[in-house]
Amino acid sequence: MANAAYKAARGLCRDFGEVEQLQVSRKGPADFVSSADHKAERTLVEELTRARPKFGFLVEEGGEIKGEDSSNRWIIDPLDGTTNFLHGIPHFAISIGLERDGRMFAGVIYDPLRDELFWAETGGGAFINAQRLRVSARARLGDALIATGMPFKGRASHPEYPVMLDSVWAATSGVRRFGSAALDLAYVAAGRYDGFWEFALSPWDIAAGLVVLREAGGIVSEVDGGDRMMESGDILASNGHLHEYLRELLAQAAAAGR
Ligand code: 2AM
Ligand code: CA
Repeated sequence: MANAAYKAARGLCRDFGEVEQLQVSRKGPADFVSSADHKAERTLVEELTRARPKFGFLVEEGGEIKGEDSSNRWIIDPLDGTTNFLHGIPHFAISIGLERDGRMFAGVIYDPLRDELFWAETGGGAFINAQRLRVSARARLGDALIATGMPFKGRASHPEYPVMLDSVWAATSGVRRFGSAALDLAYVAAGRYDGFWEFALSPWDIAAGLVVLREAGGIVSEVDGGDRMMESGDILASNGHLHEYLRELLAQAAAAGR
């Protein structure tokens, strides 16, 4: 998984270097970025197929590819943080999850510009490159730094979201919105953020992050506390200590915002 990520990252980095020049062209970089995205996806599918020929895939661009081995499936986002990439903002990642018998089993999230590889396998702990990862110990909301993603154009609206945001920034030491759900989860795992919530994500945005975060000692649920994150795409992640506080805070805000 790491090798596949490293290989796809070389192309992404080359293409990212070109984006700024493209911004001055009339057509704009959107087509270019979507071709960078497709190329990275092809590299990942090729490399992972070479390593495990029978596994299936669920990929952002290519959809579902059935494998001979029905218990193992790669869930891949070749470029998480596409909007950042498109705007020349250096914050994006490759995300590769391995689902085994319907449960997320392993995950790799690679930030090629910082050369940070977040990875974990169920039962084996979580790592950043060769170093062990651990969630933060912060247990007071007032000390917490919380990441989020805002509902974006074209998605079902979440009228309660602004009320949630309002109550979270008022209760914590700050809110960040960096635009890559995979890295948001990796950063909670690394103890950089103390929590993260977002609605309506896709399975490939969170597949790898779920494993990395759990193995780093964190907790993930749906925003309302349920456990069908991969189906709903609604996610609340935390260092564990703050989980109930955050869930409660968001639930109160949701009730007020409806
Ligand atoms: P993407 O970059 O692969 O699209 C940001 O809030 C998170 O939501 C990112 O992980 C981003 O993944 C995902 N997302 C999915 N569709 C999006 C869209 N239309 N606009 C912005 N972010 C989107
Ligand atoms: Ca994504």
